[in-house]
Amino acid sequence: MSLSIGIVGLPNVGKSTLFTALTRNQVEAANYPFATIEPNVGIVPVPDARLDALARIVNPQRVLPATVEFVDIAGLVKGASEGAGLGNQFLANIRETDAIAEVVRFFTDEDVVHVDGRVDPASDVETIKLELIFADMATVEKAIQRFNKELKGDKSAADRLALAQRMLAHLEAGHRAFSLEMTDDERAAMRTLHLLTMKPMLYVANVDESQVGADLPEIDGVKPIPICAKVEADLAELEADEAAEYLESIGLEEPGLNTLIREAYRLLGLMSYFTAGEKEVRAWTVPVGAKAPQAAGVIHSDFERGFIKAEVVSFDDFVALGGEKGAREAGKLRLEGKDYVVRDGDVMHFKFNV
Ligand SMILES: Nc1nc2c(ncn2[C@@H]2O[C@H](COP(=O)(O)OP(=O)(O)OP(=O)(O)O)[C@@H](O)[C@H]2O)c(=O)[nH]1
Ligand SMILES: [Mg+2]
Repeated sequence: MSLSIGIVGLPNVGKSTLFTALTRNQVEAANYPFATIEPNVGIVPVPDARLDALARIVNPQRVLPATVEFVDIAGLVKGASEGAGLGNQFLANIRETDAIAEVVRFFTDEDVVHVDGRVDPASDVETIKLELIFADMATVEKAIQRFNKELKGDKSAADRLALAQRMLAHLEAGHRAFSLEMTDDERAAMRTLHLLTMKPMLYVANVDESQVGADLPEIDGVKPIPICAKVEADLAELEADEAAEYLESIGLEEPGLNTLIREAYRLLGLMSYFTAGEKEVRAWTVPVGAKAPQAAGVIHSDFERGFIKAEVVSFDDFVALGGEKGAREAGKLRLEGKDYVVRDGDVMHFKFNV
């Protein structure tokens, strides 16, 4: 399971600059609106210092971090759903992502054109919110047509139709799909439509360099993550020791990208567990609350189907006791069954039979 995040925002707010910093791919970041037309997809390792600690003990052939996929798309303008700017067709490229990160311009550089001629985060957020809602309305309207046709041969389509109509009214009233009250079953049915405003949202405030540590007011009830995309892009170019010096000079402990990725994890209720063998030390992504078989299934579906038990050492014990052998001798290696709820940082080894 690799987490995927679509990046949205107005044109020229720094989406591609951020994406480039994240992926260290040179996608075009140019000082004119609509520099991005083709979708850009980048796979980014999830920074996790615990992997290094494990690798120092185990000495594996390779170390594999968990990954996040970012999708960079063109900017949306007011009226995009009716064809303004580049239209909104490219939103299809982020339909299947797990979450959306909206980049909001806070930086004040007069050399960089703002499509509406002024820096106004709240109004920009409203514009994007409405365009995403319009895109969802079009999706739901199509679904309604489909369900109407299905109704002839299949009575069960009536429920789907009623739900879609409720959703359409909710969107038309200017609300995100996410906030419609639904039963768990209805929510699951709605997921198949991949509505953009059903997805969890992260707000990235692209601030001036002087504002990187700032405490910003909430947007739509969520604290934005302040990042200076330009600084992040510069950092991504530097060697590790130079980057550390640069970070210190601007008063940051780590790149803002690390915070962003961690926040995405938190927002989506995800965590990591580890496998630590001589071949590889590796981080795996699971939802908080996952039980051992589900965690095993992330590695391979056979591991889940044939799950017998898991040997588990907490990360702290593993490190303090110098690895699996030490943990075993100290009685800190536990045998856990199928009801075990995995904890963040567990070092796990699965026994299975297929
Ligand atoms: N001063 C300043 N300029 C920035 C920052 N981030 C991006 N820019 C500049 O803003 C311009 C647009 O950046 P892009 O990353 O291409 O913007 P975009 O959101 O991808 O734009 P579209 O693809 O057109 O939607 C470029 O000239 C960047 O150098 C920042 O943090 N500070
Ligand atoms: Mg771009």
